[in-house]
Amino acid sequence: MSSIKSKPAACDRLWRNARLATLDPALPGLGLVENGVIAAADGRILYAGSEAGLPFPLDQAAEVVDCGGRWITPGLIDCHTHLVHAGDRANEFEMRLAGAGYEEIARAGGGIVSSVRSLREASEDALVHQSLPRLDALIAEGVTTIEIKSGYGLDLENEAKTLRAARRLADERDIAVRTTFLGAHALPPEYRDDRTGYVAKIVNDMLPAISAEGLADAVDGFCEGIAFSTDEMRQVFDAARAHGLPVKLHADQLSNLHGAALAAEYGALSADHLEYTDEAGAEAMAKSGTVAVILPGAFYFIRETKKPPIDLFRRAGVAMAIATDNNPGTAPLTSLLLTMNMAATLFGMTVDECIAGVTREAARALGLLGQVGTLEPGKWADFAIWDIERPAELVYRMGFNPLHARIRNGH
Ligand code: DI6
Ligand code: FE
Repeated sequence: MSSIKSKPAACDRLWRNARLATLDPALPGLGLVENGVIAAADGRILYAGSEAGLPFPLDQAAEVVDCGGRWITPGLIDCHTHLVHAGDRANEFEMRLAGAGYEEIARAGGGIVSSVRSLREASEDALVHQSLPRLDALIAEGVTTIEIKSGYGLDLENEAKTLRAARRLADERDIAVRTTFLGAHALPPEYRDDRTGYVAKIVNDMLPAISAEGLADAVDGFCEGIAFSTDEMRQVFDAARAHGLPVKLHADQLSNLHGAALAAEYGALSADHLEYTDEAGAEAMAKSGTVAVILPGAFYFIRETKKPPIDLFRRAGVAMAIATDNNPGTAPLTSLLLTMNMAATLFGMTVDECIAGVTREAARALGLLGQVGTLEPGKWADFAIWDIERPAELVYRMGFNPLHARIRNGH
């Protein structure tokens, strides 16, 4: 399949005889190219397009890979996960099967707080060790970039431990990791009766220390009746701004606190969940360029019935990404392919929207569109080669993985 040449090379490696879904925004739909070629040098894409348009002769590539007519997409991007966590909540799953509700379990001291107990007991090594199988499941489906949030530590030591473990995953595996500080995920038990004190601790102690150590690429919060109010989130966002960190928000998941509009007001990279977002929220997001991150796994797992207003987002021109939300409480999900199927089946998203949602739009949601998310010159040579006849198969199948090869930084 692959031949090595010895003469001076125009590029390190070239993949030919491929069908490309480039996701190039200048092209319609998925930016399809038949009889396509990708040339990579120094880990980046030198050329992606038709073989006829290749700017140098084929034999000037150091190595040529024949893709046998397979499809190539950009490497998949999971732009919203809580992948680094300890233990599981299968017990709560059983409680819910017996009729208990998510909010009810949370109010009874279960939910996020039980994951906090487990995470605080786990060492950084144990967190890395427990998270790797989940990461490997995503990697096996062609994921090349992942976002990982803290939020189960809820004090400086344990939030920092989570973020360090997340960063370490990028050394353990060939994947780009973006970290997000989610101190405003829940009230820790020791601040149960002191909301003001905890928010002040995030703003005055935790966020500055995490920023100083360079542990987070962004700041997130859970804006919800069972979590933090919009006023509390404003304080956290103001602190993030003061430290030069971009923000994002778990917004309007279980009720409409106008979190989407708040996120937009702060120029958030993304607002996530959005089941209860209204027209004003969608319009504000469109205006600020805030990406809607759709999380069908959580919707499915907690048997939510209110769907995110996909049509509203389309009409308003809001970009839509899709992510697993991998977490022990509401989305023990480690398949981005299945997530696409859910977005299509449950929310009526189109095949093109689903595939763009885990590539180009997911990159946009992480502020990484200049580096990954499409097959365009200058970006990292991160892509997935698939054994499929047409792109729709990536969304259509359930529990089947047609990945042929995963290329990261040209390897
Ligand atoms: N929304 C969610 O779906 C997860 N966090 C959040 O803010 C749930 C986290 C958990 O229950 O552990
Ligand atoms: Fe989440």
